[in-house]
Amino acid sequence: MKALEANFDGLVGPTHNYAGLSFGNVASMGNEAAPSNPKEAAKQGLMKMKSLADLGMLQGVLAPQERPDVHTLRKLGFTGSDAQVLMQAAKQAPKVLAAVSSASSMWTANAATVSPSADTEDGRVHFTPANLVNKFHRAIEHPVTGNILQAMFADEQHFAHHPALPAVDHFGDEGAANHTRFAQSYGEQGVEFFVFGKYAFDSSKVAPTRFPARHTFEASEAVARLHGLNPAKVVYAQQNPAVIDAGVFHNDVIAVGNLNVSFYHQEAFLNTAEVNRQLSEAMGGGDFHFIEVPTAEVPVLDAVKSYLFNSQLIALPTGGMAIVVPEECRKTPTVWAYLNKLVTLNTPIREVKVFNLTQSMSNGGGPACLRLRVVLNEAEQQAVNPGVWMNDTLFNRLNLWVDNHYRDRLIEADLADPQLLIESRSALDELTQILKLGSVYPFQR
Ligand code: SUG
Repeated sequence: MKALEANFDGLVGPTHNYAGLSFGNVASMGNEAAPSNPKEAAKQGLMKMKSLADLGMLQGVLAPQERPDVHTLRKLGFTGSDAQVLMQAAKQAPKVLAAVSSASSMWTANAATVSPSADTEDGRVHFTPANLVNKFHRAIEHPVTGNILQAMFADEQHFAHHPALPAVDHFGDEGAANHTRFAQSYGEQGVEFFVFGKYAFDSSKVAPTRFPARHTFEASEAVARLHGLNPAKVVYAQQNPAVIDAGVFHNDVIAVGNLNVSFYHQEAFLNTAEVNRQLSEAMGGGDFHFIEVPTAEVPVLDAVKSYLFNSQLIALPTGGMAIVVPEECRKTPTVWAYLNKLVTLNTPIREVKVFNLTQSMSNGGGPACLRLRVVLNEAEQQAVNPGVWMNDTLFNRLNLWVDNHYRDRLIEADLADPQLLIESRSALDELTQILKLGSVYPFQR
């Protein structure tokens, strides 16, 4: 049965803004208080989805969350009508209001970890939403993320859904941003590669000192257990603490893999030679390409600035792979020179595709952050909620929907505007009908 990789991109929500919420993410920290353009952000994302669908890739849409999240504000003691809750929060705790208003669920690489059915003991596709505990604005995503994933992948015969791991730092889980699956072909059993920032229960191990390590080894192990993976087909690697301290808050900012290609920076991991040995052993033979980018050619800071590794490696239906990168790669001389060389090397990567994603990039979210990969065989593809697949009709419908509901400028002061909440809810209500999701949001239940 022909299995393929589908990409489910996060649709940018109507409250997209720059609030400087992510300590350790240099773009988020640097753009705090800049005005945002939610309409442009959503359209940039839709354009990437449409372009990948046009290439013949399986492309889906993952709905955004209800924001501002008034329900969380109520849990924090704000009372009265929705408008009063927003007003009090803006006055007493503006940073909390900003956090519950973030459109951060757009970065669906952090939505969940997904294991394809060929890798799991019960032969189903397994999903575990990421608890994202390290950042308050992200830690409130997982319950609704779980609702949306269940509405998209509802068939219990094919899909298994787990709740997020316990929401404490010991089990900090950032989902697929720290997870890659290698295989010779999508349909066969693969090797799942879990990358983490620190050990939670062993203080003798090295850890970053400047910026937080969001994801623990213990979280990765728990997800591998929950998904019923074969331990011989799982490899763990620790991120180099020095790169976390340089702004690599997720491994997908410094490495990306697909099928039999591992594309990574020389400084990405601790003990790289041993990590690669374990990957080769778990793969059990066959062609495997380790493409290590040397610091001498691309310094870590250029990788972080350009998001070279936050790229998508996609297997084109016509053969070979393309690397999907943000415009910032073209603007970074070392990176652009490297990419031009890369496509001439003897690897499956044959072409570079460049996208303008500046609205998301300014919050530290590149092409790979915006997508959740789900490998699906034919029966599983048939079982996906058909409303979420990108095609010409859905593309046009969603662009119109964005035109009708989104603002083209947002600053922090706007987050207290009760009208923004009304706009956001009416947009999402219509969206759940367009994507045929049913009631997934608290305001609909
Ligand atoms: O979690 N930025 C996100 C970016 C996530 C990128 N995802 C991956 N690398 N997979 C984060 O740091 C910034 C929000 C703000 O500052 O307004 C933010 O949440």
